[in-house]
Amino acid sequence: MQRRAALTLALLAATPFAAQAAEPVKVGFLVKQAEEPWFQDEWKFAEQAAKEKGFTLVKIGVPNGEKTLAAIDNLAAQKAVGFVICAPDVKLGVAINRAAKRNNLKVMSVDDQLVDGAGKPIADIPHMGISGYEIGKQVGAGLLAEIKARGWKLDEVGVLRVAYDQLPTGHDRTMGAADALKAAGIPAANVVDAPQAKTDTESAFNAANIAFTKNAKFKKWVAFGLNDEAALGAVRAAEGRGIKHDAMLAIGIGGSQTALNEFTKPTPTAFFGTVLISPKRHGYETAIAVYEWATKGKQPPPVTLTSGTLMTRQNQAELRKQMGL
Ligand code: FCA
Repeated sequence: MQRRAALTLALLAATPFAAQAAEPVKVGFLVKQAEEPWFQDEWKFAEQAAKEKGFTLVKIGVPNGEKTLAAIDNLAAQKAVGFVICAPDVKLGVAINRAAKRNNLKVMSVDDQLVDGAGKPIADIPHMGISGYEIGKQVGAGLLAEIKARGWKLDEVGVLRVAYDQLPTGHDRTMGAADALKAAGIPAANVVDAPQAKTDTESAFNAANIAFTKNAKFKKWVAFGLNDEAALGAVRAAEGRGIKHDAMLAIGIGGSQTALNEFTKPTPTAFFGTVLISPKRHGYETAIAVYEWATKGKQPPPVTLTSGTLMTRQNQAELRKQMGL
């Protein structure tokens, strides 16, 4: 009798621990455009991190502010310990920070750095993003090298900047490219801004179409934007107007499936290249950083900026392999 009671007690005492052990740690990964290949890749590598470290990744698409705040509450209800976020609007920073703190969740941003009401980066949210301006300059340098290879005169080339300036990294990336082209001698007056309403191909296509119509005097074009989708929208708009790859050159930023689809087409399109950045670092490292911050108290560095490499049809397979993609 006594032994049995002791056993029951022991089992009871063990139960809470057993329940805890069975419940894995949850880390959220919230992205603004789940349908974009870049974000799919980030999720893929974040999943890899989760498998390796033994936590559960909760992936949520957050296309607007309302869904973002609902997703944070949802994570709290699931007893997650924190989340990585690329928000649909960086100005949601204060609201996101508040919701995270209220729910005792660690938060780290990826790709798009969250800002406060005055547009200043929020210092207590660690961030991993790309070095936007530098990578933009690489886009510009890549375009210049090909302009030279084709023997185009600098002053006859129209420069299409597909712009999404409300996003600081978008502004930095495209200004870096424009500055590199101007520094090499392309007249500032040749730079045409095409503001896009969203950061996808369709919005870039619409923006580029308007800009091409207004600037029909240019017979040769180079184009770029904050990502591959922006550059691709410009390429498709040019094709629609009969401007093919012999008169048009675009270089994107990213290197995910959007770019690869172009590179594997049998005939080259005007999508000449992309600056390959690392969804592996951004997905894998941020997920681990939040996990270790919440479970081991290891604070992530305040800002980590990653670099990129120019990728074209020629070096794509080798480069992606080198970067573990
Ligand atoms: C931003 C862009 C994405 C991707 C990412 C690194 O979030 O919108 O397309 O380029 O930065």
